[in-house]
Amino acid sequence: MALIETAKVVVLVGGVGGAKLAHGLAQILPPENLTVIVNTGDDFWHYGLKICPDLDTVMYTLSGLVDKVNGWGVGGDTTRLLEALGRYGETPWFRLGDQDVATHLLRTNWIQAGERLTTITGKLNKALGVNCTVLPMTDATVSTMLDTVEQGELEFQPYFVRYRWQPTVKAIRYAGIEAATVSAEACAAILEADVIVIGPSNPWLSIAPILSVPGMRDLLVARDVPRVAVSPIVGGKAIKGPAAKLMAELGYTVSAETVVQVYGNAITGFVYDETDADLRIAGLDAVTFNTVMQSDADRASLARHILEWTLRKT
Ligand code: FO1
Repeated sequence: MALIETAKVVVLVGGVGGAKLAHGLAQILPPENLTVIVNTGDDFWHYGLKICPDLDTVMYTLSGLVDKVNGWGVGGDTTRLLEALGRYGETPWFRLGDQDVATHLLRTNWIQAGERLTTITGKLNKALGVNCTVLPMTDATVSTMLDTVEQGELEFQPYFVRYRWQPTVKAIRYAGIEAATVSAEACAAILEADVIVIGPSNPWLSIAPILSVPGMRDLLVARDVPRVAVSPIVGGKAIKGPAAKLMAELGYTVSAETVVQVYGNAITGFVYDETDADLRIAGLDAVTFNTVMQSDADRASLARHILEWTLRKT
């Protein structure tokens, strides 16, 4: 069996659940062996700031700065800026913490100076002491757009935050994806990986944008290494967020099995929760573990179980 400590791992993630697994992997791997590729379909411009929520959730989680209750933003952050906006009659629907704004200001400055999002993400993470590699899924701008029954087409953050993911989704597209490319850094990490993990993130809102970057799925599928997804559905419910609701709205059965179906040939293995042990997952290697990460130790334990199971045959 290959040693966990020497395995090079790439993990694809979106928001809070994926960031927790990335943190588990970061606890057990040397930093040079871990690359986290992050969804940027949630990114948007707000009050002139370029905001990349999933990149920031990963960065704050890995650096230990994250707000542990919400799973995003900076712990203990204040909202004086939002209060000041309120004096002008604004009713901001997106909670921008005062410390968090520093990240958006710097990123926006650097984007406007023509720097790549990959370079900027590297600088921000390094400054906060994150030593593994965190990469955006692409340097291009991609926007996840949701066509809804009640509100028409919405950008991701208005759908998710402003309307609290309540509108009924008819269809999803990733605007700008045709012009996106896999960066040299993401390509190199995937080509060197001994294991590829897909985090317990939303298959349509977090992982599909990454897999839809032209060339990304082919690059992954061409790698003859274990490619393992972790189910974000436990006991027929999403651990957090709209995964189960979306699954039903898009016409699928709400089950961990649907996740396997949706990822198709992108994965060779599947990890689902032990409470779903009665489900029979056919057509690929599958295993159950406790996938609900309540503590830092749970994250490290799930990461270790996944890698031990994945590397057992290599
Ligand atoms: N999520 C919310 O539910 N409400 C918010 O006001 C909010 C603000 C916010 C600010 C910065 C940031 O990095 C994330 C923020 N999130 C907020 C989370 C974010 O909308 C979601 O985590 C993702 O985009 C879904 O993965």
